[in-house]
Amino acid sequence: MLDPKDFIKFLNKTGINFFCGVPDSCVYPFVKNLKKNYVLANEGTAVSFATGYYLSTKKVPLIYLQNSGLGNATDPITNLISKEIYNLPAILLIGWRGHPKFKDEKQHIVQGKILKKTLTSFGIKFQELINKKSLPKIKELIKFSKKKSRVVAILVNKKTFDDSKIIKKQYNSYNLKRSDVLLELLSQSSKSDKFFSSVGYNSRELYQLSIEKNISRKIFYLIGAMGHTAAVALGSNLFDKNNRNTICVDGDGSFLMHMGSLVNSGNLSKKNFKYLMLKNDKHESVGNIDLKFNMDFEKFSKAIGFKGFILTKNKKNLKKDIKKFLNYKGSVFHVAYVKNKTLDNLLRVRNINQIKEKFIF
Ligand SMILES: Cc1ncc(C[n+]2csc(CCOP(=O)(O)OP(=O)(O)O)c2C)c(N)n1
Repeated sequence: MLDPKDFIKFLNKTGINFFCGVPDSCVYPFVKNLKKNYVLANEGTAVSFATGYYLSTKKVPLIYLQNSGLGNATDPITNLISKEIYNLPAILLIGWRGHPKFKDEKQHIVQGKILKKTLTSFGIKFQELINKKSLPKIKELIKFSKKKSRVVAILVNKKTFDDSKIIKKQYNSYNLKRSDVLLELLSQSSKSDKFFSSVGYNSRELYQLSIEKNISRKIFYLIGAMGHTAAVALGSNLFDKNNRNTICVDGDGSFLMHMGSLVNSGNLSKKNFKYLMLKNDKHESVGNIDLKFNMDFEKFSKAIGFKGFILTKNKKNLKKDIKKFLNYKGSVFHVAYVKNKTLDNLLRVRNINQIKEKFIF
């Protein structure tokens, strides 16, 4: 294990002083210790932003990401900064989920198994960061990146960074609980409604509440594919023969990641499309990393074609707001500000096949 502060000092000594990315549960202790850092919409945006930094400073940037985000980043990595194109340097710090040596969730297995192969096939040199002993090799890797102007990757696993000194919970000022919103939504919804929920705590809480409160609904839980919840919901909405309500429950991180799909939803969806964003100003499920962005959601939703807008900031209005949301005669965009706090002993969505069967049939 490595103290993330020591690793940051090490990087600074090698001349790496610029950090941006999308957080992940392996890299979060590192991210929490950065003094200045840019949390960006998605991993491709982060690589591109870092490229802009290099073009202005000639200094090598570091981009942190999860291996599941590599897909988002491959276009700028291969078609912008690779040696065949502009040949620009960058250090990727990749959280390696689905590492063959560690037990992990289903959604990380495929990419976890082939991470090294993937990087090799892109011509990206890499080194695993395990503890202090790995540092000389990492130093060489960074030297190579600088000298040859190449993209290189440092791979970190769940145990690389010591997180014992991290203050895990720093709460936002909102009072409403995510579980209050989800329970109200489940309770007032009808059996024929179709739910889609985003990766992380939204899916996990919805799953837990529907089991604990014995409210059986058709719910398609996304346990990966961050940022794609609205697009899945939209496709289902347009082609659902029975015209059931489509309810999309999204996180603010997930919303931001592929915001274009909201533009598609506002433009294309039928009038029974209902989008609910649970805004906690964090990437909560991956170490509670701050995620702040300013946006007038009402103006945004209207501009992209949603007919209705609802904002819920406290428990007092929750019941009536959810009622309005579910009964709105037209597509509706609902934002609820929620505390970054989860239910205790949160379950993980596991029985995927059963969920699929129940949802489709
Ligand atoms: C493409 C991709 N990048 C990064 C991750 C890691 N990840 C999992 S959940 C999550 C945070 C999601 O944030 P948000 O939608 O706001 O939900 P919250 O965790 O706050 O409930 C991240 C970054 C991922 N799963 N996929």
